[in-house]
Amino acid sequence: PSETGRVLSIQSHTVQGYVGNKSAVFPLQLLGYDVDPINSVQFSNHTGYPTFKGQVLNGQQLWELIEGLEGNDLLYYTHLLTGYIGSVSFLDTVLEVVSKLRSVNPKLIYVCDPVMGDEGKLYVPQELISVYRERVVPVASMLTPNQFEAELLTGFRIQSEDDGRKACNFLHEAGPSKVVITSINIDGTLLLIGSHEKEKGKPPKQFKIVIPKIPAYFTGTGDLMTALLLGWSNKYPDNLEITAELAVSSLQALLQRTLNDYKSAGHDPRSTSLEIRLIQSQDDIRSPEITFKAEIY
Ligand code: ATP
Ligand code: PLP
Ligand code: PXL
Repeated sequence: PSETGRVLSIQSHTVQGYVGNKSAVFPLQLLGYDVDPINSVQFSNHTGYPTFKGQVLNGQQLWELIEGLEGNDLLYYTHLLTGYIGSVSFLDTVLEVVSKLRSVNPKLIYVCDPVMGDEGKLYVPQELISVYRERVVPVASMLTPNQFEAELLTGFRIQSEDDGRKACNFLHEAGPSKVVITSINIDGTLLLIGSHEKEKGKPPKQFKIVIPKIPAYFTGTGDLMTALLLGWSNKYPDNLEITAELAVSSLQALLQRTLNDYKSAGHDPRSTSLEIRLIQSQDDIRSPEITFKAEIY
């Protein structure tokens, strides 16, 4: 493994707890990256709690920050990372950021988690779907949808491994050379499907990782997963299987620690969404033991 990078990460900030930038910045720093966070919102806590308070950054305010950086020649980044985005105007501005960063560094890698929903439920405005599909996917280098998001982007149902592989093929054709469907739920088991189109137009290299579903609900895991995939893919640019094995192994070790901590404290892990034990899992992030293996098709 070699070479780190400079990441611009445009995501949520929560005062308490770990979602968005709170869940992505620390792991990337641990893996050796310089990370410059732009907080797309600042909320007291994630939106799954009974209440939350805070502020939302609009597209114009995002652009002001970019102009500030540009004024001092500070717009050289190796990677752009985006997650949950709540409005079309903000997503439009993110697209302008992609162009601007690519004008400074044509090799910029854009890692996009097209956060739109989960388990059949949309948690962004409907109008975002077509913007992701028509304008964001074409400029992304790596895309990390979940099952539902891959369905929204491709327009077909994903109910099997085969469907997952077809969705990846479809998405490659639209743009990104790396696609990771972070979980497909098949009869209570989670499947990660990875796909790397090494040469445009050639069949992609595809694999799966089987992940037993833990009977608990975590928040911030999608954001952490995408950050880890960015972190490791840059160290193993030609090997998406190893990238995914490392990311999944770190994440699962963290989830087990989270589960154990809640249980030791006498909580029922099925009763609420669990806050991930990110800081306590730093060794699992810095040097994961590979406990999940990719099966290549
Ligand atoms: P996004 O909406 O950000 O695209 P996502 O829906 O894929 O993300 P999650 O469903 O949180 O995000 O899943 C991300 C990863 O977290 C999965 O690849 C899986 O490995 C892991 N994960 C999440 N919940 C569980 C669970 N209950 N048991 C086992 N693994 C889990
Ligand atoms: N619920 C809401 C309202 C959200 O905004 C998000 C954010 O992305 C999530 C749930 C869950 O996100 P994830 O699947 O990345 O854990
Ligand atoms: O993990 C996704 C996420 C991002 N941003 C905010 C959230 C959540 C999940 O609940 O509330 C503000």
